[in-house]
Amino acid sequence: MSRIIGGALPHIPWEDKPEGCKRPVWRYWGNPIIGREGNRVSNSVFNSAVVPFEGGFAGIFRCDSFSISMDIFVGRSSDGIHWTIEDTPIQFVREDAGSRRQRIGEAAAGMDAGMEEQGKTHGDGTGFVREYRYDPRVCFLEDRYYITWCNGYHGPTIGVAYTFDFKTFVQLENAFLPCNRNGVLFPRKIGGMYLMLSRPSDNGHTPFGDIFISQSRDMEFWGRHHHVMSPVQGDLSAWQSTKVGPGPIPIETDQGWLLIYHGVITTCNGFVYRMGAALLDLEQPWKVLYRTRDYILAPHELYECVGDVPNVVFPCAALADGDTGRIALYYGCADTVTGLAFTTAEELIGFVKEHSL
Ligand code: BMA
Repeated sequence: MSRIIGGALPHIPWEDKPEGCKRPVWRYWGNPIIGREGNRVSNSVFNSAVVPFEGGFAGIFRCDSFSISMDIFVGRSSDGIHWTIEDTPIQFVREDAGSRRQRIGEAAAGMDAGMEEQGKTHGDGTGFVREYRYDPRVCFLEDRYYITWCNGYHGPTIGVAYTFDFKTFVQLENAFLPCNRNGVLFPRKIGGMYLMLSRPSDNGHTPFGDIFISQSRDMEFWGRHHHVMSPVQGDLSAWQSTKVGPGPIPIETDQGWLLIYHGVITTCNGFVYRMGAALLDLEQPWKVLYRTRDYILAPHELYECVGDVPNVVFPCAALADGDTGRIALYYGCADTVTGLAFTTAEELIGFVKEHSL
């Protein structure tokens, strides 16, 4: 029996596995849960992240506009299925010296005296000016919700911010040099360090991609960049032969960190995005214990195959109930709408082990 290590979430959106379903993940009957018109300014709403918040749910949504510019917006929901998304994008504020000292501790703050001055004089040359923002993740960590997203700064890199209330968002320095995408935090420190997965990339439609993990003491300086996993060469698991990238915040289980990820193949019609799952070592999560040879979800439904970018399922968030082991998975469909799917820790971990590479 596999067990999720984490709190109960009795109001997690849920549907039992349909009779006769042979796959480890099944879709919500009412998909897509968010259509193109998620707010007044959206051409499309997809690749978005949700968390439990104040008895209901809050989320950060990628809404591309009618001019196809990409930005991120706050949304709220009482049931995790019906969402109200704001019409104006998140406006970030900079962290002040007092909040920074509080966050990382007086002693640590003393070590990088002078940073504040530097920050001020860099002005518009910093990564705080909005170029574009997309593919957010949200991670509850210690006492606040951290947001990471793909942030335009001379190419894509990983933006980082935090909020306590989904009203005020405090932006920190970008985590990495460009080009990088899919910054995914772990929900607790490991060995005294914050950990983040990412997928270094290029400035275009990257035809490669490995998952790496980086460590930080203060959410600002990231290092110890260890390799986690590569695409699979040859014919063994062709759906993940071009690139792989981390999806939702890893779910802690007694069998390891359960990581749902995207895997991509290059076909004569371009990229096709599917989903896989892996178990990472609890203490040294750059060690992959198991990883699926078979995909767990693929673009088969019309709304996953037809849209602004066809044939994409792209997972960015998962809710998990520590009591029942239920998992609700949020994913972008064809870069156009948002889907919801279900599994359980028992089912998915069983599948990962049984169909491992
Ligand atoms: C990736 C990102 C995602 C997108 C995917 C498929 O590189 O841009 O936002 O869903 O391509 O187009």
